[in-house]
Amino acid sequence: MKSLNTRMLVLLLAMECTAASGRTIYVDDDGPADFSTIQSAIDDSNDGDTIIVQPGLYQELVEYHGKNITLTSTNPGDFDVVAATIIDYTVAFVGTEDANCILTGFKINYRISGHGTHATISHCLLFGNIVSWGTVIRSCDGTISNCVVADNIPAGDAIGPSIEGCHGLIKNCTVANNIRGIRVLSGSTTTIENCIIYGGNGIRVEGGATVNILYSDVEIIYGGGSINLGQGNINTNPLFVRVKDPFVAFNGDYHLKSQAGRWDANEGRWTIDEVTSPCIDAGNPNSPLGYEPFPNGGRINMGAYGGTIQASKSYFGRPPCEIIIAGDINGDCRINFLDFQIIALHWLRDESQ
Ligand SMILES: [Ca+2]
Ligand SMILES: [Ca+2]
Ligand SMILES: [Ca+2]
Repeated sequence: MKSLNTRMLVLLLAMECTAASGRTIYVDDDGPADFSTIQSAIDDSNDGDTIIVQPGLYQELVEYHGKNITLTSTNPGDFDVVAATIIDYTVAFVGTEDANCILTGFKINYRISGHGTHATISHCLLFGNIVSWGTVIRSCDGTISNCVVADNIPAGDAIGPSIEGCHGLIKNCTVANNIRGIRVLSGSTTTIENCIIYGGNGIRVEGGATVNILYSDVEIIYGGGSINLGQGNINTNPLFVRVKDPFVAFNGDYHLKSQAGRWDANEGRWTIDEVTSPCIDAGNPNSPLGYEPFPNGGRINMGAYGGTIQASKSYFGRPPCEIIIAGDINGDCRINFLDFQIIALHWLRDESQ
């Protein structure tokens, strides 16, 4: 009897562990998987589940229905994978989702409609969309990071901001060359960190709204609300690779130019530019570097590619050195006080847990 009870306890514990970790559900539009549409996978999922979507074209409305699930492409950290995993319409939340609800790694061809959701949104591409008001992210109050919002056009005469009513943290995003930029609504606060908001785009802060801005490159800030400018802000041409020409059928490329190398997605290789963006190594020194390739300056870049494998490399006045010397933290081929400063800033930090 005692041993049966023990066995039942073990079984119950095992069931609880399974519930906590959740199921993994696979979706592919044209290959073997659990489902061929994202929505059918969401409908079958429960809180805590992870839905992994293979590259493909998903021509559907994707609705979370309040489920705190993870919806991800196969490698959200790689923007080449993100660009190939396409939701050809809207992603909609009902608004009750919390920060454990995740949307990461998709190109979204219409809009993210949040209804006040606190879902965590990252590594999404919203560019070249033709959408009502020109608004591609609306009412998402969780953290939005590493998203490119660019070249979006209103479908009719009514013109709105590309990001509206998102009152959380917007971090490492690039907002450029839309008809309008970000609008913060009355009674709310938005924090903007490590972002590039440029190319005719700015931040409109309505009366009674508050915006906190730090380590960002912002072209224009206007409106009757409170504007708190923290450390590290600039207003300088970010030197994007290519801004979309409105009369030509190509999209812009919002990677940052660098004489030490930047990723060319069209060619699938690193290439060297004649100038270097002031947004490289200009993000918050306390932000994790993530996956930035060497030489990375020991400091995150501003913009959507900052902290990713496609972050533009740091330039120190001559080509990067051939070998990496132990102790050269910033990658300038010298070991000196600059390296020591970076070590001192992060001294005794422990991310091993
Ligand atoms: Ca596929
Ligand atoms: Ca860097
Ligand atoms: Ca160094």
